[in-house]
Amino acid sequence: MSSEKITLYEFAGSCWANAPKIALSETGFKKDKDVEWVSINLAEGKNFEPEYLKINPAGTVPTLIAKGEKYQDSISAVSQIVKLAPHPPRVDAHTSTSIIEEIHASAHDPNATLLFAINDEDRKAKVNGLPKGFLEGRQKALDKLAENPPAEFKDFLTKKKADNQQLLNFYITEPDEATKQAHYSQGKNLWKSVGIALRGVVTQALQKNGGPFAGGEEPSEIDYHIITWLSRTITNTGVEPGSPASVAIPKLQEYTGGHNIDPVVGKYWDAWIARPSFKDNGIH
Ligand SMILES: N[C@@H](CCC(=O)N[C@@H](CS)C(=O)NCC(=O)O)C(=O)O
Repeated sequence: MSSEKITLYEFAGSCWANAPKIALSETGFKKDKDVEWVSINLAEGKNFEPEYLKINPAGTVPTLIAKGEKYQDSISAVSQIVKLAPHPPRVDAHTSTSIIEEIHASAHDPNATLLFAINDEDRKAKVNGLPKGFLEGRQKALDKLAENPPAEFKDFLTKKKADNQQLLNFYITEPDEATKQAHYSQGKNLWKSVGIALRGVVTQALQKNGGPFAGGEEPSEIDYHIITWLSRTITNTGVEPGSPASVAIPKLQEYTGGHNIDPVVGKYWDAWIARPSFKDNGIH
């Protein structure tokens, strides 16, 4: 690495910020010497403050700054990390960009499976767990920021405020049955899409080179995205983060319609949870 540090805007609880974190660890960056870490507290809506929106107009983490250039999403951030890496992965992932994009599809985004309930029991768990508190923290920030917003961010903040309030209302009021069923149907569709991705592109990618990783024996760029998605998806089923495949995969199978999941997925999971990059970054 050159003497100039790269800057990573991230948050410990963010799913997609885990992709560049894993990439940095896997490719030989030194956490303190090479990287300036900036935490943006999503649970307090710090990502909606104008100072951060100037850095990333979508108000999302991660953002990477390297050699004066900004990379405002995890796909471009990871790709840049790999380019600058002291020890880049031996397998080149440029042929896998469509799989990486598929992993990131909003139809099965882990942030959505985290926040959308699938039935009354799940709704109750989300009221008593992280989702309600997270939505409340964001709402407090959005209410304040939308009072007197800079003109350039007015529309963005007004929409975020309304969308977040609608979701929060689902958890802090007693919605009527039709509202509940419409919400649960969205939640179920998300998990259906998780199942399709898992049994489709993910399984195919892991079968291709004999495993355990997509490129074979060592993780490569595509894996930094697959494991980021898989780990938060597994956590969203309610298992303890870092649980072995024997615990995690049956739960994943249950949430995704009950059909078998190819053993390559369990092997992949067990290979990842043993890696320092997974443990040191507290991936979940
Ligand atoms: N496509 C983006 C998605 C990033 C994203 O959704 N980040 C979440 C955290 S994992 C976030 O910052 N959410 C804030 C919000 O939507 O308010 C990427 O890959 O970086």
